[in-house]
Amino acid sequence: MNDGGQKRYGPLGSALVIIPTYNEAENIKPIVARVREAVPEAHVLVADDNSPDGTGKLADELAAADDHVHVLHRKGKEGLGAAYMAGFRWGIDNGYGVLVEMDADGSHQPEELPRLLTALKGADLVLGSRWVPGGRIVNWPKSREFISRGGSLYSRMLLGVPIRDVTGGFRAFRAETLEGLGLDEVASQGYCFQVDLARRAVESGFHVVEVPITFVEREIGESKMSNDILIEALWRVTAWGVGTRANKLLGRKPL
Ligand SMILES: Nc1nc2c(ncn2[C@@H]2O[C@H](COP(=O)(O)OP(=O)(O)O)[C@@H](O)[C@H]2O)c(=O)[nH]1
Ligand SMILES: [Mg+2]
Repeated sequence: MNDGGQKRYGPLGSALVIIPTYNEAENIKPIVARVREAVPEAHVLVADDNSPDGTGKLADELAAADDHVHVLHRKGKEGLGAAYMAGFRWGIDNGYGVLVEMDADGSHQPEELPRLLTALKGADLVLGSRWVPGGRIVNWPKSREFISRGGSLYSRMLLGVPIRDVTGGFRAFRAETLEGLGLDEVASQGYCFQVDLARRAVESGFHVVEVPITFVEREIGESKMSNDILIEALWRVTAWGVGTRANKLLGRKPL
């Protein structure tokens, strides 16, 4: 698909910014307002896992007042990956041409969305990247930086994907890219879902572009990152790496 930059890209369809939420009551209204201001034509889908703190209800209030805001209520906490998968399906079924991933906690700045969308005019997938020149992190604990950089390095080396920020979650996909990734086979629940989509995009021959972003640590609410999520990521990436190598040796198609 990526024939050395010669590919002609069709116009971008309308964009849907998907925001997965679990207990983001204090963040949801300000972040949706920032998205609406930064990219007024785009629609927003809040994918809430029945947050005990009432985030879903606040999102409903936003949706009632604004026809560009939608809410997907899910029955319980099933992980970031599952929430995004449901959001992608909803977006594709409703005819959006661009599906954007963005956190609710302000780590991903809506004001950078226009740059991601502009880059998508000449790409199949755009990754907001902390680890390319120009990318920055603000207020992130050293321990999180170490895990994130280490996770990207490990994934890059083991999976052979030429991407600096493999684990990030500020991304813009063309709908055709998502449809070409074999979404039904994506099993990852937690944050390794991001690694899975990135490697699938590279292995499917899509043109993936990294755009520098400034990642700002959340000021309000708590991170849902846990040891279980890290362990899932570690074993899955390792298993993919071993699988990819075995397939290459046996001359089979990857994935
Ligand atoms: N729907 C849903 N959203 C989640 C889940 N886990 C995390 N999130 C959301 O995913 C985004 C990133 O999570 P966060 O806790 O900030 O992770 P961190 O930035 O890696 O510390 C936030 O908007 C969370 O509310 C989940 O299980 N379900
Ligand atoms: Mg966060």
